[in-house]
Amino acid sequence: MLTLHFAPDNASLIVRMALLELGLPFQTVLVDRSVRAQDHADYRALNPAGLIPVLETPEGPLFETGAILLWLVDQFGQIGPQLGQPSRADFLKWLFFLSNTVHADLRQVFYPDQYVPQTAKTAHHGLITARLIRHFSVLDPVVAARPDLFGPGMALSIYLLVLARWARLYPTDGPVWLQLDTFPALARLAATCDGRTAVRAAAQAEGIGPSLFLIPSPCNPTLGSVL
Ligand SMILES: N[C@@H](CCC(=O)N[C@@H](CS)C(=O)NCC(=O)O)C(=O)O
Repeated sequence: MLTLHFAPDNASLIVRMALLELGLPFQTVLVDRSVRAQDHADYRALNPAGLIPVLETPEGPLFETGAILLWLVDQFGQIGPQLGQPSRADFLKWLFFLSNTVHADLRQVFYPDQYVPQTAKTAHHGLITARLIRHFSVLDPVVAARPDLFGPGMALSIYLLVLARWARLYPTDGPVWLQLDTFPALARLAATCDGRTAVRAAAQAEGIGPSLFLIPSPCNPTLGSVL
């Protein structure tokens, strides 16, 4: 049995969707961010960095969203190319780009206090969001050209669409700096994927409204908190 440690609309959402796309049985455990459960000893025993998600597997607890997606692809296929398949090298390249660059940069928008002093926040926000917009522009033609990697239900699509969702929503009190209509392939993918059964099921489980990707609205969870 797989166990996903999650908080609503956190990076665990990406893993939840991948598990649902794969049709795998799994159970979930809430990491209650309102009491900083990610810092408690039992959670740190699973992920010493105290970040969400963790997926408990027969091979032990896994953390890092990209690593979990890669493990799922290696174990079960379907949502991405396995070792030896033709697009595997390209899959790895874009998976690491999403994880190491886009996701890591978004963290700086969401948690500026962890990265820059108060006095540098406004300048930093401008620089990092410009870099993110540039990188979404790099990704958009790849989405259009590579449905084998970025088709509906694929691991890379799930990861990218959730990152684009957050970029448009969080922090909820900040300015909107990403417009989806600037990225036509991503917008088309968002519209297609909003209706997927796995996406709808993930949204329902986490208190997210009817459109996760195309017209995202903030999560209103019945369990736990987003931050
Ligand atoms: N590199 C990590 C980042 C995960 C991450 O940033 N998780 C956020 C929630 S979306 C978190 O745990 N935030 C709590 C914190 O930073 O203390 C991954 O890919 O899993």
